[in-house]
Amino acid sequence: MVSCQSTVGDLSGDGLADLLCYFRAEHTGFRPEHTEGMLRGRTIHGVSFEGKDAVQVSP
Ligand SMILES: [Ca+2]
Repeated sequence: MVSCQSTVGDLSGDGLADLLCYFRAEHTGFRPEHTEGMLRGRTIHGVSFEGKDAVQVSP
C-alpha cells in the first residue's frame, strides 16, 4: 500500500514543494540504515517519472 501527499509544502526547507509518501518497508527492500531512495512511476495520464531523494525508514 502506497499513500502520498503532495500538499505538505516544503518539509525539507529547500524552497521546493515536497511529496510525502508512505510505503510498507518490507515491500520496498528498504532497511533502517538506508538514507536515499529512488521512486519510479507513471502518472494517471501515463507519463513516466523518476526521482531520488532522502528517505527515513521507520520500524
Ligand atoms: Ca523541499
